[in-house]
Amino acid sequence: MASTAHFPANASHVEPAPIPIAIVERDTGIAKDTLRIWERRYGFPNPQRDANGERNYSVEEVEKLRTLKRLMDRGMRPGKLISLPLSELRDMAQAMPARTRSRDEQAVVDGVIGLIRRYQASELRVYLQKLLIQQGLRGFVSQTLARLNQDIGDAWARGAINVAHEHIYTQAVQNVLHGLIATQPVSHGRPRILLTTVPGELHTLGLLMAEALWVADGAECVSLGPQFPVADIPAVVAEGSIDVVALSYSQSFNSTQALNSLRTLRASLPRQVEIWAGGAALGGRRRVDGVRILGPIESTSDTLADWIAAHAD
Ligand code: B12
Repeated sequence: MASTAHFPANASHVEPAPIPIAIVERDTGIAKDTLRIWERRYGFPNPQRDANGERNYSVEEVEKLRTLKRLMDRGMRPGKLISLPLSELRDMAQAMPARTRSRDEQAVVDGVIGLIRRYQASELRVYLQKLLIQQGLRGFVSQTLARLNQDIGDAWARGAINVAHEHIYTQAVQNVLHGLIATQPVSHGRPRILLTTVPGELHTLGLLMAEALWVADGAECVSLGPQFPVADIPAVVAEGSIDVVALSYSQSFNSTQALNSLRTLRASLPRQVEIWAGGAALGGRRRVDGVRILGPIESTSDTLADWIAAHAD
């Protein structure tokens, strides 16, 4: 699978493979349509065409697009930036004030990034476990982890950490939250919530954070792990007496595809089965009939309380 991981300057000169538009959209978060409009309007990016006339982008163009996206995420307008050289954009991104973090919050981020850069996986797990005990489940999940996910993502985007470091972070968070979930008594409660992501979405931390909060609130959670075919969900719902299907779509997932997968699922499930979906790809004003699009992770408890109130005998 093509990826646009960072291209080290000293690598012996192997011409990097040109990158198709779908991968550029996924890795940069800039929609295909926007890429085509910029090409027409600003002459950048200026992709080559392959034998089938498909656009192919260079690693340098993707690097510039990723840096442009970071500056746009901070409110800067593309028209003012797009003609500037990558080096100048990088300097602007470097000079950008880090996300506002208090001294303690920044100390946690620096601590975590220090441990993953030194591949100290077990120390990281112990460090996160200590924060969980100090802050309690709700504070740890909705404040610390929600913030850390963003900071780890930013550190990867600016090349301060690599994909292996992201995996070490992910495994440590999974170990801590799975450890917590494992200590919870079997609730036999309702609703019975099925958790998964659709094919193409590998990001599961958002779902695991929701699961940890729902299990602590007494719901019965059935997690299938990532990338479960949408067409196979109805059978699991029927056989598993599932009341709610919960899905997550991260910033790397195409929003239109996310909405389409939710519409397909909605049409294939009985009305009384609810669908709850969250994640940055669904941020903002998006709506799908018969689907509850949930905001930040804090919304999990209210959503659960609503269901319980609505299904009280
Ligand atoms: C860990 C991580 C990975 C891990 C994932 C491991 C795992 N098992 O989860 C690995 C290393 C595999 C990975 C891979 C990739 N990643 Co990644 N990843 C991340 C990171 C750091 C955290 C991911 C995460 O789970 N976040 C939690 C999500 C779900 O948070 P959220 O969307 O903001 O949702 C919040 C709320 O909406 C709510 N929520 C979310 N879901 C749900 C669901 C319910 C039901 C509810 C109630 C609430 C809720 O809780 C969240 C926390 O507040 C993010 C950074 C980020 N900001 O998210 C980058 C990030 C998402 N990844 C990114 C990219 C580009 C990739 C790759 C394409 C890189 C590559 N070239 O290989 C691949 C794609 C893999 C794929 N096909 O999905 C980019 C996306 C950029 C963009 N397109 O805009 C990000 C944003 C990093 C960055 N800053 O650039 N990644």
